Amino acid sequence: MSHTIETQVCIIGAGPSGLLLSQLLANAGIDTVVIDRKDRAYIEGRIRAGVLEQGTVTALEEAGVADRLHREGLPHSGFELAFDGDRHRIDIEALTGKTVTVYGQTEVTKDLFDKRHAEGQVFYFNADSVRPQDLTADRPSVSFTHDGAEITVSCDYIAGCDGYHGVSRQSIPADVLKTFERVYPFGWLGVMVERPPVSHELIYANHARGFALASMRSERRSRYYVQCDLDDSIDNWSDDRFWEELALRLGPDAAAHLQTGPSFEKSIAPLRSFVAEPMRHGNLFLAGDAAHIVPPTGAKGLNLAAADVRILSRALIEHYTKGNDHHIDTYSETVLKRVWKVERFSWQLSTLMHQFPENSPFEKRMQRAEFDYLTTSEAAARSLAENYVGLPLE
Ligand code: RFL
Ligand code: PHB
Repeated sequence: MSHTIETQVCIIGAGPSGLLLSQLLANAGIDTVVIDRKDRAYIEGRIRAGVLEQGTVTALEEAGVADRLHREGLPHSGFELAFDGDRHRIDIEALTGKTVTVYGQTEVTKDLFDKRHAEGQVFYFNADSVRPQDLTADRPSVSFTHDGAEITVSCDYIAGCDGYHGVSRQSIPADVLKTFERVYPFGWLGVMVERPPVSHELIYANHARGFALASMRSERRSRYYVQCDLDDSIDNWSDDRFWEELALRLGPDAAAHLQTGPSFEKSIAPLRSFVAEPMRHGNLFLAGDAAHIVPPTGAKGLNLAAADVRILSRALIEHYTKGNDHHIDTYSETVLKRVWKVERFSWQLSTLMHQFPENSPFEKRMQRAEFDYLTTSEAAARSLAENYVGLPLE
């Protein structure tokens, strides 16, 4: 059995990028079909980001999915850096006039799914062999198998929102696509626990034993990370070992307030910086992790994805409502300028806060000097804060 469906924009990927794009376009009366190789429960269960920039909150407000975020999200006006136990607060609100909001990616995804379902969005979950085709034709298409049927979605545009391992980027011809990559020689071991956070703000710590991060999802639920070896396994990390290591790295002041308990999620993620150029080929646009990855230090991945989607949705809305293709034609150039600045920030903060096996005593002194500079120069602190709260869109 096979059949063809017509739509305006076919979105590959129902992660935060694809869902937000579908919602912003729906609000402007533009029809989309969303395809994912997984199902809703799996997508919602992926524990990832936790910190939203003000621009991301604005995008969710524009999409009409910010009610629960405003009720349950925690506004943060600062965060801490710690170096070998010395703690220093960066007052992002005093330095920039802006705050960030702690609200989990799982919750953002749930709110978007609820609204898309309530509005009758067409989804194809558990899609196999997803293939974007005829990218440079007037009517490109996406074919896939679903429940034994072969389905083709014929559309004006394809939005590749299918993450780092998706097919969209791979469907751009090799002689067109350029990629840039840095793989870091360590990973993050993350733990979730139903206990109040060690501090009411995030703490990013560089310790001789490695990086640690104290984060949270709510006043009752904490999220912690420690730098680990790339080939490490969660089997090597009992909860007891994790709490002991975290306490050491956060330093005695913070450790005195650490509330430990049984973890209910434990996973290891590698750290990578990656950018693909261009982010448009013919009538295919890439957005979010499909086009770029940042290391999680600085909490930029989801925020960068939301910024891409805001710019892409505006470009498509201009096309459909005003017949103006200027923003479509400049999409790749516009977003990449911002992407590279955010890549720079995430790379720099990662470089400052981790123990690199190859670092000589000179580089270690450089890290310490940079920390001392950040903690004594308002100009340096403001630059950090300006990036942390999110750079302007354009
Ligand atoms: P996603 O979330 O990967 O979603 C892509 C979707 O595409 C589907 N897919 C396909 N569908 C059809 N056909 C195919 N061939 C497909 N291949 C894949 C997948 O099933 C999936 O549903 O990408 P998206 O939407 O661009 O969103 C990006 C964010 O998820 C990501 O940037 C953030 O999670 C990164 N990140 C953080 N970002 C922040 O802004 N703040 C943070 O605090 C933060 N913390 C983190 C993070 C990422 C982490 N990990 C594990 C990578 C912490 C961690 C530990
Ligand atoms: C998180 O809470 O998962 C988190 C917070 C800040 C980061 C990265 C991850 O920089």
